[in-house]
Amino acid sequence: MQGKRLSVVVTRRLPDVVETRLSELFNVSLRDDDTPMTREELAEAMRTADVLVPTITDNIDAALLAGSGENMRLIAQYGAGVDNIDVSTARQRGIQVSNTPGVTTDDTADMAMALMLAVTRRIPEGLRVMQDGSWTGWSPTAMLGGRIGGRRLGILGMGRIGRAVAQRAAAFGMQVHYHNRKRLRPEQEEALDATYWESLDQMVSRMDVVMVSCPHTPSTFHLMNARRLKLMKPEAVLVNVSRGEVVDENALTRMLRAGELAGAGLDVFENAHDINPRLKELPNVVLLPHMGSATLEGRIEMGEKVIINIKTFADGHRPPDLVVPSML
Ligand code: 8YV
Repeated sequence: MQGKRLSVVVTRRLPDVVETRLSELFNVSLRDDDTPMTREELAEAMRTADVLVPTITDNIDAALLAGSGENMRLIAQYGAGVDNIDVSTARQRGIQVSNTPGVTTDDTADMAMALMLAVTRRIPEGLRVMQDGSWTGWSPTAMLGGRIGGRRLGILGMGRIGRAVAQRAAAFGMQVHYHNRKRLRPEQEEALDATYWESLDQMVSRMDVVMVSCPHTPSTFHLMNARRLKLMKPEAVLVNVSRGEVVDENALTRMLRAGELAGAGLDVFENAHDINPRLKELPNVVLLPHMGSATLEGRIEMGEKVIINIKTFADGHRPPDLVVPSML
């Protein structure tokens, strides 16, 4: 492998500095327009390249992997989540998978707080009133929201993002609770002043805000299903910055419409191209187009991670951000 200039196919447009650096280091094929590759284009890339750099919008499933050429040895995902890639099948075919953990943490945690405040303080409603000219002046009873200080925040998934949200929420005066597959070490819990709940059911039924930050895996699909959503207090708010599949979106929409939940802040959806239209009509819901990690700084750092992963692999070593199925 050493000495050979690897052929690398990048499936989406990336920031200029990242594309330039990739081109300096590798024999790179870049995307001309900002659209996802078709399945045929992806299949062709898998057949011919040494390395594929996909994003969340590329579904690298078993069928696509089955058609990969013998040169294809690394899928260097531009993103932290890898639920768009069949990692087990890739490994069975001798293809390594790497990702970009860590560099999206703070930006995504910032967005979780922004969503929490946008819903509880009714920021989009206020913006609409200003933009449509219907504001008639200040009134002591207008646009009243709820204070997040003193409220109980239940974090579902206490990985990097969950912990970063915990720190921010504590600074806002919230009481931090969490549920995770694995309990944090006592010193971590103490540093975050976070209360662990072994039972997710019990946690969600007592929280004012439930914030979803766990990855999407077969075991987290619809973790917030209709039954669990119904355990939430009617005055509670749900925020999701991880993956739409973790929440039953139709059940959530029904409850919001029926007033059985106070509001929701969603950056992710079960199907980005087919969001429940009723969700878009609700005033107590803030929807964002998967912007959690969308900062220029973050996108450049993601690119740097991709480059380090490819370069390390090219030098014959294990990529630092190798994804192993047991992590999922
Ligand atoms: C990224 C994300 O923008 O990193 C992730 O897992 O969810 C996003 O914030 C996206 O995945 C890029 O592929």
